[in-house]
Amino acid sequence: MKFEKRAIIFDLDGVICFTDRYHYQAWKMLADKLGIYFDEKINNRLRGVSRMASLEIILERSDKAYSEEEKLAMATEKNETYRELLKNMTPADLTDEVRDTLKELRARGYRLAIGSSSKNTKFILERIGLGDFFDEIADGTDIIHSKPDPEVFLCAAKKLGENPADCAVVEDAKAGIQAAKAAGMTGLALHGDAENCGEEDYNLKNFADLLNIF
Ligand code: B16
Ligand code: MG
Repeated sequence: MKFEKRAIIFDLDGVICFTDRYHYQAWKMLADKLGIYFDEKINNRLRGVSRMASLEIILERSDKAYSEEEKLAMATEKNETYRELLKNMTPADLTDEVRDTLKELRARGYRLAIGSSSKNTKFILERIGLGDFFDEIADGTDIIHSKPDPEVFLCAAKKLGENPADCAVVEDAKAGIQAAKAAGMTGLALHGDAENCGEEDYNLKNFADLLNIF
């Protein structure tokens, strides 16, 4: 199977790198402080979900009602812990497979962008040595609506100056595949709940499989 595209937009967390355990540790510290039960299973529900929506999921287990101001303070506290933990990331957290595949796609002439819900995207890319690599970055600082809304991918296409139909998206979250499809793009699933979710155009066997379809 071959796809005729001009640009490829990558989700960050779960596709280019893995920050799950840092998100987990930071949310766990907050939940423990608030006396709210939180485990890895609940953490799995936070993939691809925005920071405030993630907090709402955690607060489902609380019988206390919090004001918007208190919620904002909680999200800020979690993010400060999370950013401290992200300092543990280095270029060694980028696999050779991902690095080499990205370089080869660029050599083949594809425009490459990031489409992530994270407001920490640029910081994470710097930590793993990809600070200057991508042609464009659309992230949580550019958008109002999170995936499955197509906003972040449409924003990436606009920054690239490409038509949505000429873009493919690589995603590990079902909500991300839905966002790609709603944007009029091709949705390529890689692991996570994106895989075989029923809305993907293709299931990637692994990251390097991109070199077989482009
Ligand atoms: P932040 P992605 C998403 O990134 C993560 O998967 C999700 O777990 C996180 O809550 C969200 O970013 C917001 O992150 O708190 O850093 O703004 O998968 O869209 O690259
Ligand atoms: Mg993801």
